Amino acid sequence: MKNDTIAAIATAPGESGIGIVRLSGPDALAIAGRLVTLKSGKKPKSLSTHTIHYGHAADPVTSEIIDEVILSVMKAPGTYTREDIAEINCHGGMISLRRTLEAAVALGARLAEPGEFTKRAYLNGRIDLAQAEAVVDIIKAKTSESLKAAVSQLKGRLSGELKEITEKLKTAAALVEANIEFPEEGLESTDLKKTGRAIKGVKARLQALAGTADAGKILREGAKVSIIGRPNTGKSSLLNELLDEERAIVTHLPGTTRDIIEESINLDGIPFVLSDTAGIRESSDLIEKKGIQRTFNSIEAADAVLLMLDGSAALSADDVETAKRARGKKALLVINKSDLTQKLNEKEAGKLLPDAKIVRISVLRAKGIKELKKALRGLIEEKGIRGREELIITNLRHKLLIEGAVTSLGNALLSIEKGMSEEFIALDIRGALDYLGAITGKVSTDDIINKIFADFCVGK
Ligand SMILES: Nc1nc2c(ncn2[C@@H]2O[C@H](COP(=O)(O)OP(=O)(O)OP(=O)(O)O)[C@@H](O)[C@H]2O)c(=O)[nH]1
Ligand SMILES: [Mg+2]
Repeated sequence: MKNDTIAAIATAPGESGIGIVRLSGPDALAIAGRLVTLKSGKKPKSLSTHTIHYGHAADPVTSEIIDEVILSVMKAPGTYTREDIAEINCHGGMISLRRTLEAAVALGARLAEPGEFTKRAYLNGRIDLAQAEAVVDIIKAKTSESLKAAVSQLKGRLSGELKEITEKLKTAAALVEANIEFPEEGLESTDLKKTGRAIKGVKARLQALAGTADAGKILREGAKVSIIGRPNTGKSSLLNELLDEERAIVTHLPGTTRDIIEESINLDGIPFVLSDTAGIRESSDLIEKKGIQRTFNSIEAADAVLLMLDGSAALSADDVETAKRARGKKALLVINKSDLTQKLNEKEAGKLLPDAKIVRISVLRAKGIKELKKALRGLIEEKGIRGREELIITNLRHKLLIEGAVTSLGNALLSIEKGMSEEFIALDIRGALDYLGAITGKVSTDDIINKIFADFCVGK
């Protein structure tokens, strides 16, 4: 129901300084007024919007005081949901918050579903769907760069860009459709050429936008980096060093790591997900073999690999085998154990992955780690993450829809080229518009909307 009043605990569960019970809907202020007795003796409805007031929340049945609170009064339409909102700031204990919430429900509020406050902001037209999705991204942002991308989307950068593109396509569609309805006025072939050019321009813009999705995925989920190499090169030692904790078991025995160990780190605002893997070698041990298979899978899934070599030993067949697996991936050649007498021929090693930068380190002495981090960032930044001025697609749903629009526009261009009837051209342009409309929610189904908001936490 759209017109009821919803309530939820808006802060994270657990003990905290303050916890907030949030109410939104036509009865939000009335319910808050019955739940909270203000020191001023006033009722929330009579108070100015966006003001805060001191009082006590009490059980509506027994009148027993639940907590000392601060009540925020925000009146429609200038609110998060565009409805009246009351926020009751309790002390942040779970019992006080729960009892306040239960009291609100007893007074007629309904428990909010996950994301329902933001859903209302969308349904009431304050934000579009892409902006609502940005709210989840802001909540879930892992690093400062991820946050930046999400905030820019919430501010409507993506929506703005799509609006411009949509206008252009609508003009193109109208032109073509006019010709279907009034054929006697006939589209000159130059008009059709012009339409074709406009479509080409839009298609290129959309393709560029879809092309930023790799960077967007990294900001959202972290860059996946696999640390690979033959056994005993120091992969687990490196993982521990980067995490600054003894996460993985390190021993002098080759074949120590069997399972993938995955951990996240934040390098200068960019999230990374590091995988320490089982050393690659010929093995007859069943468990080790399974572990090595997992290493192969991890390489496949990685955005980049760190190929680790032992500088104190000559290149071995296992090194060569490992390098083969990493071909075609973005990679760094990490030569470890620089504290020992070096036996590795760097030139020979460089040939393993000719495009990869070589970094010499000693995990034992913590030498070269800074340079390694820098090189790692450089590897991922090549994907354009720091092109801050550029709009970045961070959402897979958006990427797929943009790609759908690109395909439709490709078909429209083909129809123009082949001199097909205008109906076909118009249909494809409309198809592209539908795809783009689904991003901002102009074209949407309840299913999609429910799925998007189910990803939220309760209270947002
Ligand atoms: N001298 C020296 N020894 C190191 C260095 N880094 C790691 N080691 C040692 O090399 C051995 C193997 O280290 P690990 O980190 O377990 O190697 P790994 O690549 O994870 O090995 P697997 O799990 O078997 O594939 C351990 O005895 C480490 O202490 C280094 O920079 N210098
Ligand atoms: Mg290991």
